[in-house]
Amino acid sequence: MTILPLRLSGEVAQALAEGAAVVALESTIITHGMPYPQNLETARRVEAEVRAAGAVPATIAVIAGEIRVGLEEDTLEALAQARGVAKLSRADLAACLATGGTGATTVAATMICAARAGIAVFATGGIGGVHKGAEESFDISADLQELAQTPVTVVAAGAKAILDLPKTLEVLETLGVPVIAVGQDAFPAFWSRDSGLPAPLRMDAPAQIAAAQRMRGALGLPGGQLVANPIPEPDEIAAETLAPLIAQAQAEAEAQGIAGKAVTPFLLQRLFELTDGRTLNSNIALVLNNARLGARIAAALADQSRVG
Ligand code: PSU
Ligand code: MN
Repeated sequence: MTILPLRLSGEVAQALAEGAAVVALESTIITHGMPYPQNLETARRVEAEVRAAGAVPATIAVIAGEIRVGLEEDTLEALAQARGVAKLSRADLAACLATGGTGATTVAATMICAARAGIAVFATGGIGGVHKGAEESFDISADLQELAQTPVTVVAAGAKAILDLPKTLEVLETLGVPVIAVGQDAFPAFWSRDSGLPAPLRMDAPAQIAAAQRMRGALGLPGGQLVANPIPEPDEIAAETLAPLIAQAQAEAEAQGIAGKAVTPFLLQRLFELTDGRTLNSNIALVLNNARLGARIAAALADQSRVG
C-alpha cells in the first residue's frame, strides 16, 4: 500500500489531537495571488489573525514531494519568494507527490489535504469559478467540484468579479453545494460586497454554519459548503469602478492567448496594475476578515464535536 506523504507541524498535530479549533489556509494565494513582499506579509498576518481568534492556523503546501500542513517560517518565506512554483489543483496533486515536486495548493487541493489531515474549516480570499466566456473556453475551476466532494467548509469573500457569477452560482447549485452568505442576503463579489445576486442561503451565526456542516455529514452527503463573507465596507471597491478594468484585463488575456491555470493569476495581476494596487489592498483586507470568521466557525465546530 502506498502511504500518503503527509506531515503535520507539531502545533497542528497537537491541536487536532486535542480536538481544538484549526483553520486551513492555502498557498496559491501566496505564490500566484499576490506579489512579494505583500504575499509574505499577508500570509503572516492571516496566521496571526487566526491565532488571535483562538484557533491554530495550518497553511498547506507541497514541499519536495510531501504535503505539509502548518508551514515553518523559513518554508513560508521561501515559497513567497520563489518563482515559477507549480499551482496544484486536484489533477496535479498526486503527480507532484509522486515526483518529489514542490507546489502551492489551490482551493481544491487545499481542501483535499485539509480533509486528509482532519481539518474541517478553511479560509481563503475567493474561490475559483466559471470564467466569463466559459461557453467557449470551458474554463470552470476544479474548486467547484471539490466543494461537492470534500467535507470542508470554505470561507471566502464570494467569487472574484473576474468570473461569471450567475453561472458560478448555477454550477454550485447543480453540484449540491450550499452557498451561505453571512450578515447579508446578497452573494458578495470579492472586491465588492454585493454582486447584485441573492445568495441561496444566509446564516449569521458561526455555530449555525458549523452545525450545518455536521448535518451534511449526518445525511451522508460527501461535500463541503461555501461560506460567502462580504469584504468589510471601508475596503470595498465599487463594482462599477472595476467592471471596465475587468473587461480590459479579460480582452488582454484573450489577445495574448492566456489559458488554463494562467488565467486567474494573469487577471489578478493586471487588475492590481490597473487600479494602482487598490485591488491588492482589498484582497488583503478580505482575507484577514475571512480568517477571523474561519476561526470562529472552527471554534464552534470544536465545541459541538466535544458535546457529541
Ligand atoms: N483567491 C485569491 N487569489 C488567488 C486564488 C484565489 O484571492 O490566487 C487562487 C485560489 O488558489 C483558487 C485559484 O483556488 O486561484 C483558482 O484558480 P483556477 O481559476 O485556475 O481554478
Ligand atoms: Mn481554470
